[in-house]
Amino acid sequence: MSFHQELRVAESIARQAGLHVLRERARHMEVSIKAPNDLVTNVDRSSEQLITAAIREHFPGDAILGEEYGVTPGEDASQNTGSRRWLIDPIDGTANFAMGIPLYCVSIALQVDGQTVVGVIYEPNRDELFSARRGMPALLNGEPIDVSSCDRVANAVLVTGFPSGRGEVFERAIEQFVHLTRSSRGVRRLGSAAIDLAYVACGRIDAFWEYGLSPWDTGAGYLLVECAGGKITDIEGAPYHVDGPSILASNGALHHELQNALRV
Ligand code: 2AM
Ligand code: CA
Ligand code: CA
Ligand code: CA
Repeated sequence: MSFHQELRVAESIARQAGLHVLRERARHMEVSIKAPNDLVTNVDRSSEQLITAAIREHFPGDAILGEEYGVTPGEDASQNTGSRRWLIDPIDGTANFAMGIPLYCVSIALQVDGQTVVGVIYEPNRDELFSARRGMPALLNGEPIDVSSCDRVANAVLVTGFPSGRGEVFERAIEQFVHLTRSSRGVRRLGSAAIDLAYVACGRIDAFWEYGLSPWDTGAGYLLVECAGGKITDIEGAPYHVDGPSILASNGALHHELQNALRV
């Protein structure tokens, strides 16, 4: 299977959803609080509804997992495609979106047997569409992209994020941030895990790590990094899985040294 059609459909839906969130933000945005450090807006919900309806129209047998509405099983039993599941983040970077910081995106991935085969990330404020299908080069607005070539942590620009809960993992992430801020060229905190991964894929950032993300945060981005020549594991160096506890994504050259540096 080449998944050519799935990629085209995902690209088109991500663009539509991205333009929807820009338009709706200007028209009518209501912010509500899921938990103390966890915001959501009406636009997160309407974007997910738009994306889910569009996927349904093209692939009625596929299951969908979205951040705001959870699992929707395949509708049309006769076309039920069992192992296929779409992962949707209708707005990644909701806190930025709610505050008016223009760093957020739409992320859509198709997984087959638990592996991403198509991944698309669209940043509407920059009109940048990152896309990949397994086995092909990763693209930015249709042009092939590559990870960076930086091979020393001391020369690297890194990015991370922090878990929303306060506890042991949060404290560990803070310690890693302090240590890597001392030992690298700098650590950014953009507030969108999908953008972090897209920027590793296109070489703007050398590596990314974070604990506690969900399948819809990383499902598209990890394929982008792989297809752009990078490496993905968890922070301990074990094989990466979207349901796993952490992610470490790098240009490959830095991976081993950074993994050691994160053992603080
Ligand atoms: P979101 O904007 O889709 O919620 C910010 O560090 C990154 O972590 C974003 O990609 C954000 O996704 C994600 N994230 C996951 N769970 C979160 C939570 N409970 N609160 C805030 N951000 C969360
Ligand atoms: Ca959220
Ligand atoms: Ca997210
Ligand atoms: Ca989200």
